[in-house]
Amino acid sequence: MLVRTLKGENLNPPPIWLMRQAGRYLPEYVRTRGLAGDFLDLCYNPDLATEVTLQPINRYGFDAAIIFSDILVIPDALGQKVEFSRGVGPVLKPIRTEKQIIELNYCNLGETLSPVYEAIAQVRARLSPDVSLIGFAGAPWTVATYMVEGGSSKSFNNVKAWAMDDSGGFDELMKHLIEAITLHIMGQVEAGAEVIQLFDSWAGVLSPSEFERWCIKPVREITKRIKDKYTDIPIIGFPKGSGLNYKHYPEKTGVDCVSVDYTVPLDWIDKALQPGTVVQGNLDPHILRRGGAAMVRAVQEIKDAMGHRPFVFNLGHGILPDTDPSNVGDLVELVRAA
Ligand code: 1CP
Repeated sequence: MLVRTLKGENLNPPPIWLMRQAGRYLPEYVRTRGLAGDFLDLCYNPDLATEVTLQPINRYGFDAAIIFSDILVIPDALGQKVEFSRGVGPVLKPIRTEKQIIELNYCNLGETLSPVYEAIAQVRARLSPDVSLIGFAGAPWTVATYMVEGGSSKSFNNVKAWAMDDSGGFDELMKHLIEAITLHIMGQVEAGAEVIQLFDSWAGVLSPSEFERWCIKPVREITKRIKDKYTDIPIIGFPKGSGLNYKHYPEKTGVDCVSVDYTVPLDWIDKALQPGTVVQGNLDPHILRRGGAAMVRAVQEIKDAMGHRPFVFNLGHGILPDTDPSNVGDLVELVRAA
């Protein structure tokens, strides 16, 4: 279903999956997470990663599974120290100099990431054929923000300053990321991923010229390299928060589908975006958290606006951790109702 829509077929009801569909809102995830120890240990344990990937499929019957992993396995696999600290989020030893870039290395990339590929193969073997398996990676800009800031950021002072300074080697870091992310996507496709999503969660902090240079260009290069090798693999791009820059994103990057966040107006999606591309989105995760009449209304509005062209039902960002799991069941029913 998902693959057919991404290739341009208009299906009614549309396929549905949700960003962060595996995660802390599910009691069965919290239980498995407790067994794994560290968050990265869960990502690198093929049996447990398979289990949590399948949990939301078993509960809700989504049209796609997304492999359970994280965008920060890339810096980890390049040799930058990454930790997930409870209540704080990701903590990395920040990279701020050219010397530190030179120290990044590919020697262990394939080996570090091999449990992800093993999990993909296991999930594919256990999924029914009509459920698509999505592999993913962070886009280079978003991964770079974590590598340079040393974790989540509000100001993006260090990474933006470095990106503006042409002499300082930031371009070199981005080249490494393009290479590593392309290899990681190829590994996922080889293992059985049928669709790829690129998360550019911090695309929205860049000015238009920076957006062109640090979001469009790298994603175009990755997309081209993937398509050159695997002509048939659909790619979804998610340049979150990029506002009017969404307009030309699909044609400039070559992605097959653009995932829109919840700030983008439905009539603009309908008129400006959908005629040129398949769109995924864009229910506000807070509406899912709230549920009830507000959700019934919002789902209908999305179906009315986007339903006459191919689209994938999803949220405008990930499920919030304190969402009631029964609201997710209600949402799937609403989307599939005539
Ligand atoms: O303790 C826990 O369980 C940690 C919570 C968690 C989870 C469930 C993290 C830490 N990562 C994940 C899994 C994850 N991350 C998936 C799994 C598949 C699914 O969607 O079901 C995916 C696709 C991601 C992608 C990801 N990780 C993004 C891009 C999407 C987005 O949310 O914008 C980003 C930015 C990250 C980084 C990250 N991972 C985790 C945290 C706390 C963060 C930082 C988020 C931030 O800076 O706000």
